[in-house]
Amino acid sequence: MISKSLKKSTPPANLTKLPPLSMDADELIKDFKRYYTYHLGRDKSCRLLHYAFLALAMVQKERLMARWRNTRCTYKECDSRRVHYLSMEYLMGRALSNAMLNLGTEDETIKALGQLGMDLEELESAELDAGLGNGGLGRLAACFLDSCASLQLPVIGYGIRYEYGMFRQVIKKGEQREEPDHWLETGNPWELERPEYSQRIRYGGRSEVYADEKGDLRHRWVESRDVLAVPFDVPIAGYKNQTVNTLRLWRAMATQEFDLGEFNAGLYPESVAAKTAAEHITMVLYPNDSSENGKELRLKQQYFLASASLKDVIRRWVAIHGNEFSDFAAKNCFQLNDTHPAFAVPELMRLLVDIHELEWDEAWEITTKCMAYTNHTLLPEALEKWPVRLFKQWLPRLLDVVYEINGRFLSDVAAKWPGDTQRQQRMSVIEEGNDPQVRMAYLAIIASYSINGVAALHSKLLVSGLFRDFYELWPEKFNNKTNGVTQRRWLAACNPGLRGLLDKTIGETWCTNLDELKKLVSHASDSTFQKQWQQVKRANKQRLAELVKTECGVIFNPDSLFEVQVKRMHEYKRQLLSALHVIHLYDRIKNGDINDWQPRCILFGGKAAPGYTMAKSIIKLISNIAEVINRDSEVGDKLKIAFLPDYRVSAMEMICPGTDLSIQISTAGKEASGTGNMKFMMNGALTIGTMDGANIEILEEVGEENFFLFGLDADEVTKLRPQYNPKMIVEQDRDLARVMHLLTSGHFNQFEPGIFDSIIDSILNPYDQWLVAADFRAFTQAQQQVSQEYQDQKNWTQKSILNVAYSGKFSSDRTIRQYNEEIWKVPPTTPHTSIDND
Ligand code: F59
Repeated sequence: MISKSLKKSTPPANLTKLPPLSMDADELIKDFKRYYTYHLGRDKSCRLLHYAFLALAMVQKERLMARWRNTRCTYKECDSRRVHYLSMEYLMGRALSNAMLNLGTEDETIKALGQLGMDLEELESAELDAGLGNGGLGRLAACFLDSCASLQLPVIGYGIRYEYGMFRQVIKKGEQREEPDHWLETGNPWELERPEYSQRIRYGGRSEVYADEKGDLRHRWVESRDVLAVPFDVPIAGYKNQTVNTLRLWRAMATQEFDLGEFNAGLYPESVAAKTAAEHITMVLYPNDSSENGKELRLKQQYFLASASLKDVIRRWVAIHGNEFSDFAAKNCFQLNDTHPAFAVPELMRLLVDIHELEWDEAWEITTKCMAYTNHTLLPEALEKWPVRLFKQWLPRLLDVVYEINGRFLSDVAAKWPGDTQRQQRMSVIEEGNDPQVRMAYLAIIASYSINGVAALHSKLLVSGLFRDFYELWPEKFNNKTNGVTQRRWLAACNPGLRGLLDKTIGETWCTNLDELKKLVSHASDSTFQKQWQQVKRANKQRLAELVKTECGVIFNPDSLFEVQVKRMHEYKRQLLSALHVIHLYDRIKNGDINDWQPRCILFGGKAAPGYTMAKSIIKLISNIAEVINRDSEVGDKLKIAFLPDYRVSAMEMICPGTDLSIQISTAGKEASGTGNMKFMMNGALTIGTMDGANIEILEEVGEENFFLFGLDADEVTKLRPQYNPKMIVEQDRDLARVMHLLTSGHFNQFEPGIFDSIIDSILNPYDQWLVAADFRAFTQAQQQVSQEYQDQKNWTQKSILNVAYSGKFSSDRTIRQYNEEIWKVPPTTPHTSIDND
């Protein structure tokens, strides 16, 4: 399978005994020039920034290499317990500035580039985002890897190396267009291909029973069509601590049979076509979209990740322990990032029982001691299901295993609740019907020793709602792990101005202990400090305004209030509620209701799933509203609206430092946690938000007087639903009635009649799941309060400082410590610094 050239050989004796590379500017310059000239083959006449970026990235990567090797070798030597984080998504964004921050090479690099006449920020901007994720779930995985490395935990990330990441969003005539993101086209300097660790992944064929040498009946998977999984490793540096962990991303490649099979039968083009089909498996990231549910290629991707990663772990295990698995669960933990990698459950059972010949009970004991599952959604329609039909077609042996797991589980349920057949049906992994489905969440729950939600409210609603039956059976399995974000990227790297002020005022330890920010409390009312704080914010707003000008052609005045709502476009997140409020502000201006007017610049951004028509209409509505408002001279600087195209990690790094007001207004009970809310808080924005997800905990930390709370809470939402009457709400609210009138009269779509009808209908529909009209009045009032408070800049600045001061809880370091203390229990491990590896 692996070509001859990759067979083991003995490396020269002193190959790995090289001294660590120097970090000072002179050496950096030398190496930079060497890469640029001798590796990339460019010279002064080549003005492409991209090559300079590549050279600088390689210089940094070289400096990670020894630490990377030392970390790997130390983990191997200690044979310590390890965590395998399984995720279909990692939204890494850019890596250069992060690598320099964590390596501590920033200052010397700036010095070196200065001497070469180059600007670091410019080089950084030449890096494409690694957009291997949809949104919060994928970015959470990236923040977690950063925290694990910074806490020196032996955690390896497993994922997929998509050839095309999250689509690029282009806005044309106010509408979203999707363009492919071929991010690898210009080369990825951070990855290291490791074909020697490739794995075979099976698809199709059938499951067969046979008698082994001892006459025991066993199962095997035969006549499968196999695909190779080739690992590409990405280094994950801890913050100034010698640790460099690994993110291992799998790429699909055709096996050699693809070359030989049809080719030998004289079918050359057919054989090449089959090869391409195999390689399609890791071609593209699926944008989250309920219409994507049940797609064959997605199923193949999910199994690909699960199978390749488990085989990799077992390969390493067998190399040390042989076929002795009694200690396997004590040494390994798999954290499932939602149900997307839940094929790992039946796959681990299959590998243990079919390949390593363990008894079922023994294998199940192991599996249930090493699986842990994180849920990220409360929307019932978002729970993953796979048609049994597809399972049977592509993973025949896995379906046997799922049936066996379910059969045994249901007999336990029957024993505990005799005669309660309804309960058995409810809890079954198989949902009966004319197209029976496998419920992936139930499979994950049954096999996991830990099941967690991602914010306190979310975890509470999981056990009282979606997973209630399972909670009654196993209350001890369920727990909460409130999300967090890494302050290294989301404060230190993205907000150098604030970083400098913090370092100067309270020292630098907040970088590894965010609770240190509490020391700001005593400075919050100090007017000299407030002035400095305002200067930082002002400069960040200036930068953001420049971005908005180049990307949207809209002029934002940094003296006005900057209000921002950036996140995936989804009805439950209620960008529509914000749009209605914008129309209301416009209406007030047009009516001359402008006493004490607070000028505002409102920024929206976010991608809609390509098949999500309503979300796309909302983008179009926001664009049209912006069009009308921005060109109205009567409005002028009082109100400016922009929709920023292609919202992504690197855009957020510019956006959150320049934001005054963070919009977090999901229908209560729908947003599992939210993490954008935390990034804004950490950068000194105040939040206007509902009692949902982590907003509740933000409010708890910062106190009511420093947070604009409004709207129905989750209980009130539940109570309101059966009697919800949006038409009556509109009739009884003069402002909302006027807003609805502007919409229905076609004020924002004069030459596009009817295009917003479905939006209008949704607002007026008594079954509107998102209760947009219900919260309009409260939202408008809270916004009025915002305007008033903003006018007292001293007061606002103090609140801004307090938001940062109380954001300590929302560091992903805290989250990861809790995962480790309560679920993983792996020892922090400091790498040895000079390991002889030959
Ligand atoms: C499911 C099936 C087929 C294809 C795609 C998907 C799918 C992919 C990604 C479904 C959901 C997602 C996804 O990105 N989900 C989230 O980002 N969820 C968010 O997770 C965050 C981190 O915990 C939470 O803060 C946030 O509230 C939640 O919405």
